[in-house]
Amino acid sequence: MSACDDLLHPHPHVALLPSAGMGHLTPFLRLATQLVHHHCNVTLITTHPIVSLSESKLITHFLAAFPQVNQVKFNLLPLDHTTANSTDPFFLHFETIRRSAHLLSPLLASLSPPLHALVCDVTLISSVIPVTESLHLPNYILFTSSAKMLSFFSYFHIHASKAGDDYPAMLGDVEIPGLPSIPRSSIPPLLLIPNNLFANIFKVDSPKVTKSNGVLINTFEGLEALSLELLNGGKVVEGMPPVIAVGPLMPCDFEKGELGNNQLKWLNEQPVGSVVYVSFGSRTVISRDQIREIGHGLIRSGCRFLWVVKDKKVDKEDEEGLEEVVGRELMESLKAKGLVVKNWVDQGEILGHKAVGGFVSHCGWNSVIEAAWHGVPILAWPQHGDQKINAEVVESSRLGMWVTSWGWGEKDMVKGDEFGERIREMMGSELLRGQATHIKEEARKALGDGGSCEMTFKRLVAEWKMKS
Ligand code: UDP
Ligand code: G50
Repeated sequence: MSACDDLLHPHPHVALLPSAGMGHLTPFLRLATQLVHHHCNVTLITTHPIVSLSESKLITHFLAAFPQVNQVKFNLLPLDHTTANSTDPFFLHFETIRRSAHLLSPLLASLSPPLHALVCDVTLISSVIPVTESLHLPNYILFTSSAKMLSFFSYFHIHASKAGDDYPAMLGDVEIPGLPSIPRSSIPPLLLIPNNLFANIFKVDSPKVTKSNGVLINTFEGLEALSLELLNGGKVVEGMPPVIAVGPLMPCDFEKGELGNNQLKWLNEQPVGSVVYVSFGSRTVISRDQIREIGHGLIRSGCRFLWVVKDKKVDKEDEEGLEEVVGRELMESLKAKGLVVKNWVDQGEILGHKAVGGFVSHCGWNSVIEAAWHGVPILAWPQHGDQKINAEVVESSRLGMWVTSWGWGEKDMVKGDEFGERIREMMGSELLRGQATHIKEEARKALGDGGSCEMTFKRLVAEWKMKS
């Protein structure tokens, strides 16, 4: 690029609009670092109030690490909760942003230099697109889940229309052209409940994906070649905009929090590949009964383990001590072989530690991608939402295994003996280890010099520049 080119087409200015929850914020901030790296001028729109403490902390760390990123605070209109059919604080926040979206117009128009594009979260699509359309501003979606889930999401309005007035009772298995059938039992459970907030957002947004200029997605060919090909070939839905694989979006230095010294010290003392890491992400609460079974199962497995326990959906409310949640007696027995914690951990660092040889995961998409990046096999235990569809990706890519008879974690109980047995199976499988290592190599290739990520970002930035 010559200096003359730079004068003609200055660095593109891109605004990013994440919504609520670490699973949505984290990939946005990782995307921001990539855009900065590719010489974009980045504005991060933060919505206020912020739901969880971990989100506030992450934003602070990110802005400290990237002083060149411009933060714009977007103060949301208060939401009358009686008019929103949900009690989930994260979903309520999605709705709060959606109902404030009209206020974005003057905010976006006032940014200087003028914007080249807005990238908004998947949960905001139909409320933000009219705003960007009226400003003649290219609109991109960051899809924070798998390409398989994107296929499901963009096809969902077609599937729902087949059930007609009998939606959701008559929703059947989902037959997306070219993809293996997705059984009804894998559909995010909230979509089967009439009129709840999440389902309403999902349904109105599904047909609007085609109105965006492109969908950025945190995945890569080596993991989801078929879904990407079908989406981009217009096979899933007609008129699909480019689906741009920007993954793997990897943990960055600004995320490095406090990997408790004792965790690191303990991991350092364990043999290579001997530890199973157990975590269900940032917002999934496991029932007390299931916690007891998990504890017994971990002991039964005979493996070493690092287990992260979560007792409340939103961290600010998580006040009870570990012993109260797990039980004193069980806690004592667990200490023989493992470490149990009840705080935010540095998952990137844990999965990258040589002692870790397996991951029991709910299959939140960020966790799956992080496991792929580090080549750690997964034992999938989907709890709710998109997690069964992501577990299908884990299973079909053989990054890990999924015991489908376990059902939904939030609803069905898994006995400790069975859990322990399956952990042993995963930790002992040469096949899974080999395939996870292969996927890791693919991930590294995608992100390496001259890899698909570099090409993709260069193309995207060039496209934005041309529009100036
Ligand atoms: N995470 C972490 N420490 C924790 C819990 C979660 O670093 O104690 C990170 C994890 O690495 C991932 C994100 O939070 O990047 C969770 O996103 P995911 O999509 O896996 O699941 P969600 O929390 O949205 O269900
Ligand atoms: C969170 C959740 C349940 C759930 C999902 C979550 C997804 C991700 C993709 O992120 O399915 C997605 C979310 C919202 C939407 C469209 C697509 O409107 O608790 O299923």
